[in-house]
Amino acid sequence: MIGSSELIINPDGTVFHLHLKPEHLADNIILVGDPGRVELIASLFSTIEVKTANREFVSVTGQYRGIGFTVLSTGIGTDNIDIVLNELDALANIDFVTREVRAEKRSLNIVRIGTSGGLQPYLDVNSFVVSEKAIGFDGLLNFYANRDSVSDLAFEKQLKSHLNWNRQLASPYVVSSSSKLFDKFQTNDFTPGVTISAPGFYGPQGRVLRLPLADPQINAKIEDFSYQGAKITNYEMECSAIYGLSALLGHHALTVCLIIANRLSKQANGDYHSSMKKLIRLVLDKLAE
Ligand code: R1P
Repeated sequence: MIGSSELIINPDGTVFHLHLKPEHLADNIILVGDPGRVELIASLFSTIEVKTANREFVSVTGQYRGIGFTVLSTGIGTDNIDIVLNELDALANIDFVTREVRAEKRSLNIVRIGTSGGLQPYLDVNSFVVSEKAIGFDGLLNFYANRDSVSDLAFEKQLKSHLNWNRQLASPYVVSSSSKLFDKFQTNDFTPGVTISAPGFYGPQGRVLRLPLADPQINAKIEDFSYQGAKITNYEMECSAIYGLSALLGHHALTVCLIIANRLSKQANGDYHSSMKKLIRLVLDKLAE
């Protein structure tokens, strides 16, 4: 039995942060960083069943083309993803009355629709990247047992050597998308890539405003790196933890991102909402196929 301090259930039967009940959860989960993006996605649903909101965690469960979806905002960062993935899994796989893990496991499809900065010259602003792998600069997965069993250790070793990784930083981990979901997105609309999830927006992604970087060459080294022919394509702040925790918990995960800035050409699109709408429609249509 899981103690009440470990899995906190609110008096109304909802899980601590997400404020969702087990019966609220669809099998297809769309994660977005920005709470405002939840309503944009839900506006395309034919029916709405449940709406919840607590802190940055806003959700709507409804139907798109006859398929059930829960769209949920995570806020920014892998620390929030730790909360979101563990609570989604608890809703799916823990009995909230007995507090026991269910014998039969439910596997969710978890797709993040995000925004991101491009790290290769060929990635145009307004293009869409689907992340085959994610590199966690955030260190989250290192807190969990069996992290090696879902990680590409040879990739990690080569990356750390190429970047002369500073031992005082969390060791990067390399984790994969669900091949079932990734294969669905192998169309001309999407560029396949490898995504770094950073534990910050400025220094951890090589941005300098007033504070100099520990390694001013890090983005040049990242652009230059390749592993078995794959280049690192983009920076965002959630994908690594989604892939790592989903793999450990038995869920299928994928991230697709709209490139809103290219860090090499220093181009940015501050008004990306029409491209985001196009991406949302493409993703929902693919998942409802
Ligand atoms: C930073 O501005 C935020 O934008 C990106 C990053 O991952 C981070 O969450 O994604 P979202 O647009 O999904 O929030």
